[in-house]
Amino acid sequence: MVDLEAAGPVLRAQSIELPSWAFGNSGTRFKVFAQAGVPRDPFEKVADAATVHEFTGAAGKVALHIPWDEVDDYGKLAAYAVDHGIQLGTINANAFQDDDYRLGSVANPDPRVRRKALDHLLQCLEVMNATGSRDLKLWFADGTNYPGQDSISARQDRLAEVLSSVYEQLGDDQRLILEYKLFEPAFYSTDVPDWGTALTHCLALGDRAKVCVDTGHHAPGTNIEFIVASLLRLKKLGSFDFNSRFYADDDLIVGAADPFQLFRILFEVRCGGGFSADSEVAFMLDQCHNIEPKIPGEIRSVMNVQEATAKAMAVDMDALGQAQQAGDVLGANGILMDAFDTDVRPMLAALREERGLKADPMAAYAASGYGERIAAERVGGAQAGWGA
Ligand code: LRH
Ligand code: MN
Ligand code: MN
Repeated sequence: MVDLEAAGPVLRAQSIELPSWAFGNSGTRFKVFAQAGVPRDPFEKVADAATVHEFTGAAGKVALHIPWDEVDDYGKLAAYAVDHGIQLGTINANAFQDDDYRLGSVANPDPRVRRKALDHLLQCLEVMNATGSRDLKLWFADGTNYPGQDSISARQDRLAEVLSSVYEQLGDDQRLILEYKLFEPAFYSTDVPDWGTALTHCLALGDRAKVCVDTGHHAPGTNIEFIVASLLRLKKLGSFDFNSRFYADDDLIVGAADPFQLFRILFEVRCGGGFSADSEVAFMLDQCHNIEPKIPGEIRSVMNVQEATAKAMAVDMDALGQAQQAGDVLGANGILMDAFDTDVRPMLAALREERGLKADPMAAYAASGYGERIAAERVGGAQAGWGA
């Protein structure tokens, strides 16, 4: 029997971190489509993120990307976020948009370029100290395009050295989160292509180094929930970058391409204790809204994570355990599917109303007039980052 009781406390506590870059103009390498009302600076991105929180009650943090979100005074930006009812979250480093990084950043054969990349990462730690952020998230575009271009193992050594220089400078409450991606922009070899490589580096660094699972960063058919279960078991799952993919790193709305996969992932989060506060798993979105409006796109994404979480929490664990123990293959699978097939939307609507929110955040945002207001007020919105 599906049990919706267990979902309440998890959903009430759930906080999904939004990426600041979801609010800027974005696109593909073929075209960036400008939208009316997009933020002109990091303050306006924070205001838009706060609006998503206002209507969902479940998006209390916004992650920054440095230098896309560079400001003179990060303390002021943090205070601005608090004034708007949210907090600044993860700091994402960016060592991939400089001509110096043609052959990579932290794994570059040139020690001068590696030093430059390290200096950027240390500067991100200073930003974290000013914003009060816990997590430094590192994704590197490093790799090679052609066999023989560079030594695969020497690049790992260089990467390990820079990572340990950063790790040594972490504050006691800060964490280093290493994100992997199968390929792109490097096409032959990528220096952190998979969870095995990320985990190996994190194990060498220490307890405060954890892995980020970006759901769009795997080969088609990869069993992502297996990775999630394995990392949780080892206490090495630091965060998610949620999004959907059909082909590669598409950065589409989470749960849009494959809601069943999202459910399976969040079910493993439940089984591995990842919803408890002491697990410290950060649930982030990493998305771009190239053709759809951005704030409603983020609202929809938060709702999709909430729905998949509610379904994951609706699995009858006692019955499932008994079926598994009895070797009842079809029974166990049926118990999981019963939860997935449950319509959790009325329960989520009731939970919203319990907090004084509107039952339907999409309709409430549309009726609020915020979108029309920013379209009228903001002229000349900034690009999310790429090619800026
Ligand atoms: C890389 C990535 C990483 C970056 C973000 C903009 O593909 O997922 O998380 O920081 O995109
Ligand atoms: Mn990512
Ligand atoms: Mn990505």
